[in-house]
Amino acid sequence: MSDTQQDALDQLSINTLRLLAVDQVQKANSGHPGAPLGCAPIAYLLYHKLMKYNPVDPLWSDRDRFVLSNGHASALLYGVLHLTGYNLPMEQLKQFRQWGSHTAGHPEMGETPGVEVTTGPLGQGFAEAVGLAIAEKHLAAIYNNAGDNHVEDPAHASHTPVDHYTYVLCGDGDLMEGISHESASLAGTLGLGKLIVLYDDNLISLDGPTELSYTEDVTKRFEAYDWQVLSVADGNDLVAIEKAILEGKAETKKPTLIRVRTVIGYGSPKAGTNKVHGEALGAEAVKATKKNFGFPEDESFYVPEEAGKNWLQAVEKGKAAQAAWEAKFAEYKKAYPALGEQYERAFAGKLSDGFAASVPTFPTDKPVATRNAGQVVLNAVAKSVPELFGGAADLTASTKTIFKDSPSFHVDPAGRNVFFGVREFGMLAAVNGMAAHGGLIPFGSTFFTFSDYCRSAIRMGSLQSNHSLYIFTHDSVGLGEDGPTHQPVEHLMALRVIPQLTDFRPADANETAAVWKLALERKSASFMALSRQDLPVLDAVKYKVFEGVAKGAYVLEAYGNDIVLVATGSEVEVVMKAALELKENGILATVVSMPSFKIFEEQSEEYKLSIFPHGVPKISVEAGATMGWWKYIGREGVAIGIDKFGASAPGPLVMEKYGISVANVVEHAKKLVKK
Ligand SMILES: Cc1ncc(C[n+]2csc(CCOP(=O)(O)OP(=O)(O)O)c2C)c(N)n1
Repeated sequence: MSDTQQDALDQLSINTLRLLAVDQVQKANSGHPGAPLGCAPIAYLLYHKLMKYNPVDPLWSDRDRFVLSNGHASALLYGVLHLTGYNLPMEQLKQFRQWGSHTAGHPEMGETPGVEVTTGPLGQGFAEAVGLAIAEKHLAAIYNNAGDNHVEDPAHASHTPVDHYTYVLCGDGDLMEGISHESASLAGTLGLGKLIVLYDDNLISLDGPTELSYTEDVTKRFEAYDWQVLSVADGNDLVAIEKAILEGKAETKKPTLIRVRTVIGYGSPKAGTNKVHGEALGAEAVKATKKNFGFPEDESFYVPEEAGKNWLQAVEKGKAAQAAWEAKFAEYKKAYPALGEQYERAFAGKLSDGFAASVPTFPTDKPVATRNAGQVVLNAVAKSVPELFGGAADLTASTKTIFKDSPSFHVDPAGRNVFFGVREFGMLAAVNGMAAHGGLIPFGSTFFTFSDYCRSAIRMGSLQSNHSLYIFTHDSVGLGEDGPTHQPVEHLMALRVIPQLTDFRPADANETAAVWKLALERKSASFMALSRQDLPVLDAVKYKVFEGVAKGAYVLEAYGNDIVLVATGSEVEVVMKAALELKENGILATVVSMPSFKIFEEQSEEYKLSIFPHGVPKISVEAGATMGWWKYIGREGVAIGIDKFGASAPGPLVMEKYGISVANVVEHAKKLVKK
């Protein structure tokens, strides 16, 4: 094919993609045509020429990852996935944004083959991509040449099952968002050389020209983060874009930002204005756009035969690439059978056989803070769960989430400890990206009160069903002197309302071990709220703690049916003591520990009734917002909790003053039972 013919075919293919996006938005009368029209050449280059992936097996572990951080441009991605042969038939493009389709308003992981992470909340795709690139770098250090990058034996030197790039397409909105600042800074610090971000630098956002609200020098900004920054003056210049991407690949020590100057709504009558950002073009403008590109004006969802064939080369190319990788992986497994097995197991999301036996139990002789118990569990399972990987947002000394025998990932990429810095939101979005990558079970930790800072990432991890673990310590006013800014109050309930998120608030060290076990087994997003202060340890055998925790709520003591006292976390100690005192007063209580609302809700009706029987008065005790307890204790029940901000004073005193005390529980119980 001559150069001219190739150019013509490239343009036809790109314009086909552009108009597929235009038609999706027009048919749905909803969506964003502007960015797809401007960015189609970038998408074409990546998916047609540069990226390694197999449309027939979208989950092939060593594929390049692509993240559409400007998720509002979803019609672009759906067009690409359709044209390159993913299982996304044209019918799906015609059902863009409709009930039950696989072409949701914004790309959703697990809903559409080829969508790596869910995007739409601007900035988060970028941050998740940082997680994808961290995962790649860590796994490459673990697996490639069995962790030895200086193998003498040339026969073994090319055993590199982990070797892929993370590409991002993002817009102005992504880079305006605070999270992009956190994540870009982290990516630069960590030297994520295989992260390549293409920035749709079109000078327009929703409200109008970006000069309204966004005027910093983005090049200088990213250079300051220690990124390589490249610029392409014309977003239709395939040669220049390709050259920049190749330069990005050649730079192995720094992430790369490529500023591509595009025209929003390119080729449409509204090009270059915010009018084309987020609404259908309208019938007349659609026709004019098609005419402009030399396409039939009255045909919709039209794929010229040559363009279709050209795009579909991706299938054969992808199959061949995967087959070559599989052949090499077979060799890898021969050279390193244990690592080969671990790779396959971890990517399949299976835990090792020895995992359950490595979960510790704790003796009852001395009290333990559940954050400390968490540290013991983390290190006890470290060997049997090598895929466990993560760290804290500069609170490692407090949250205790550190692998004692592993270096920092920053210093040695095989290290399992990530120091995320004070970047809570960026941390948990990256954790979601790592989970989406596969091969890892990632976690991030901070103080519980700062879960607010990362709430949107927790929501996204839950929506995507990422196997992400969010570990929060200092889980109540019991943390003491740091005062109300640091004392979580509404956080437990505020997180329990997030769909698909598992809540955990263990009462002691043994419940913490049981919670960790479940969090590893459940394969979906979960958080655990752990105490700063020491708590007495429940006898794991006597109280059947592991079986009980696995049901979400369970009976610890059954003195009788006069009253049910239910509590979570550190307040379980309070109700245990209150029950004893009540017993001395002739009131026989049942004590329930409820470490997880979510898991309790999954139990049978019969089981639920056995824990919260009708007609028995109930008191809940939790050092947090009471909203949400009434479902279990009923309108007649008493919810002892904290519906105001905390106070700066020693933890036990704050608890006492706020009524989280044995005396208060006993008093309420006496009144309730008398009634
Ligand atoms: C966190 C968040 N805030 C707001 C929005 C709504 N929104 C979607 S696109 C957009 C403007 C983005 O501008 P830009 O990235 O320049 O996209 P372009 O106009 O080039 O398509 C806004 C505000 C969002 N999706 N996410």
